[in-house]
Amino acid sequence: MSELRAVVFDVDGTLVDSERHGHRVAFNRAFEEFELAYQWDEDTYAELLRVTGGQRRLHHYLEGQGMGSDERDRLVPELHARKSEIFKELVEEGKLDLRPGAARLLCEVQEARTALAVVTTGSGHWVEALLGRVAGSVDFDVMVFGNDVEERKPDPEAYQVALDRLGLKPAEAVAVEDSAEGLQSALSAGLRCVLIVNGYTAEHDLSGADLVLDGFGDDDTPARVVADPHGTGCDGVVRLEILQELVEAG
Ligand code: XBP
Ligand code: MG
Repeated sequence: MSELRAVVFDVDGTLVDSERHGHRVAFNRAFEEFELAYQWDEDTYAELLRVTGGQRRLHHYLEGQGMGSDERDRLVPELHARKSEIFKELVEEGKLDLRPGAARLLCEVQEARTALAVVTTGSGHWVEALLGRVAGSVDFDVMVFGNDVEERKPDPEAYQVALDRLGLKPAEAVAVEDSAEGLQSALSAGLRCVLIVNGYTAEHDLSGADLVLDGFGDDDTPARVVADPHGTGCDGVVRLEILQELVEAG
């Protein structure tokens, strides 16, 4: 039987609903500033999200628009750097916050002295700005960013790096994700994985997830339990005890 030693959170879509009103808006403003006639509406962005990593997403889209590789290699890093700055401006303006119930769970984990980690495909500088703004009182033991790894999710590398830095075995940690790509990444690294879906990811194939809800939930506003394959009896509030139970069940 393993003991829960760390909870590893994804950021985009999981701790913060940052894609629709954050990254998407920032990409669109960057397109405007670069006088590019592209705009990603919410449905288009839902499809583009399946390509993880902002630069990879831009390459994928611009290639589909017929842009050659030389022009993309020149444009994408500049466009992405500006998008990231704009995203940070949105953070500073207070446009983004933790999803309901996330602050409660982070506090529970911290108070229990269970390690806290972040594993994201996003790039470091804006992630730290975002977490500093919305979760400034939380001390993360380990943070793994997209630029720390060769392969982004759904590859397991980011989770493997996090476990390595935490000095833990996969069975001692649980991942909290929002998407099929994040789920695959965590499961391939051998972690248990709880999915907190959002409007963009509710229709993803989430088979293999250890628990699925549509929010973290709080006592007075529980979330909907979408799947509970281990029969934890989760009542719509993701508590530390539920995560401990998943890991102890092995
Ligand atoms: C997040 C991503 C990122 C963000 C944008 O995936 O794929 O690309 O959309 O951030 P996950 P960057 O939540 O699975 O980590 O532009 O910095 O990549
Ligand atoms: Mg995510």
